[in-house]
Amino acid sequence: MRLIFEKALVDAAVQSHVAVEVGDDGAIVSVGRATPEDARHVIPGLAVAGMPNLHSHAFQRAMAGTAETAGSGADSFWTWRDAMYRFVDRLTPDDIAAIGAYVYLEMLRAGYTSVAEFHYVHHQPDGSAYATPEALSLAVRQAAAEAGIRQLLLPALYQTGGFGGQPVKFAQRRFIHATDRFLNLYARLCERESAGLSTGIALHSLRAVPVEVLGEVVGAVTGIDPHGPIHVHVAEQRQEVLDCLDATGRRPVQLLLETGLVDDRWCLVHATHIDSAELHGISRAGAVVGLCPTTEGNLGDGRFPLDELHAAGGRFGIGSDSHVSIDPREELRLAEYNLRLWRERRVVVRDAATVHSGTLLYRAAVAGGARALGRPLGGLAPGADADIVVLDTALPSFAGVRDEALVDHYVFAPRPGVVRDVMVGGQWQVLGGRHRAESAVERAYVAALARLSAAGA
Ligand code: NGQ
Ligand code: ZN
Repeated sequence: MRLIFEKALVDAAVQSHVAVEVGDDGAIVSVGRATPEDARHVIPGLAVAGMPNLHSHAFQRAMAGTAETAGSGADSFWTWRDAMYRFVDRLTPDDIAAIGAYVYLEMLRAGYTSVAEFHYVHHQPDGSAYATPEALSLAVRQAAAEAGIRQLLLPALYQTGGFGGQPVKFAQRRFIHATDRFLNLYARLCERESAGLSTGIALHSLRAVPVEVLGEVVGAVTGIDPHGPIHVHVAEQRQEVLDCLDATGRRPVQLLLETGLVDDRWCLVHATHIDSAELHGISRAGAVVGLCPTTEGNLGDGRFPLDELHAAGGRFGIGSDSHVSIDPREELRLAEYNLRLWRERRVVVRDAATVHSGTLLYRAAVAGGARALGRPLGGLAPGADADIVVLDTALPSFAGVRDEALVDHYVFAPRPGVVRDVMVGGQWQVLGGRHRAESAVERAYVAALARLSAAGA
């Protein structure tokens, strides 16, 4: 397939009349100049690489906005987590599939073309395994197939309720696995992959996975897939750092790095509370930092020193995590605005490659996200997935914007309805702002929410 775009972001520059050749496998074969014969089939607007969403808990979409009331005492990450646990109690496989398809549809319409699903609700409400133990993993994979988003499914290992081998809480009963059962689950999901639906692993956190178990699991998984992505929540809350220091004498990222396991397959989600040695250790290891600025803001996590990570050559990507926002622009803006508020300066994340802040942030997050999802490359380039978003630059709100500033305007200025067409692996999923299956997916979501609210969730 040959796609001719009026404009496209190639490397750090907006080019005109760009021809993108897509192979039958859904990967980009070549990117070059359109020829005069191409002139009749031009797709208007600006084509950019689709944004990978490197961190999602799909089911949490249905509780976004519900935990915004003041409790009797101080509200925190931990009180939100209790509310989330109560919500989890009622979810069925059908609910998880319906919510998942809906949130993935919202992602596509917002310009995310792939998602790493950090999936940790595995068991029945009473904590026993489903007859098919991978039922809920398959439900979220099915949701991705229905919506047509590329998905890296990350079944999460969860074994303890806190540092130092604390027992799991009753509220965590749907999450837990013995190591051998978890490895079975992973192997079964690897066997059932299909185009655009791959598997990695998540280690829920150092609170939930004892450090001795990390080595065993990573070793076994590497034996099955030497390049498989490994994601972990780490150092999100100050309390978590204090508890880790108490139990181990180490800070969480320090403890993780000292295992010697972390390399470029890893995505450290949040990594909010790190010191300079930890930040340089992550960069040297080639791991990606998974930033989820809207969720981190919502949960009161803290501020991440993205300027220092970028200056150290570290990689990052973005995730919508709890889905209080589903918009890559908002994550990128907030990552930068947190720094502007903190440093009391402007255009804080910078480098020599481009003076354009929006372009820099967008490209860096595409590249880091692709790596976190185990994809060969990010961006419009030969060998990358044909995951492409076309922005409607004919909107009045783009009036007067020069080509080189288009992505800055996309990221930093209000532009409702700007994502017009979205392609995943060479297939159009959204055209003219409408997803090919949106009414069925929306109906199933509404029905699931009606069931859940009738059940008192
Ligand atoms: C999660 N969410 O797994 O959904 C977590 C909360 C925890 C974020 N960390 C639970 N944002 O970390 O224990
Ligand atoms: Zn998370």
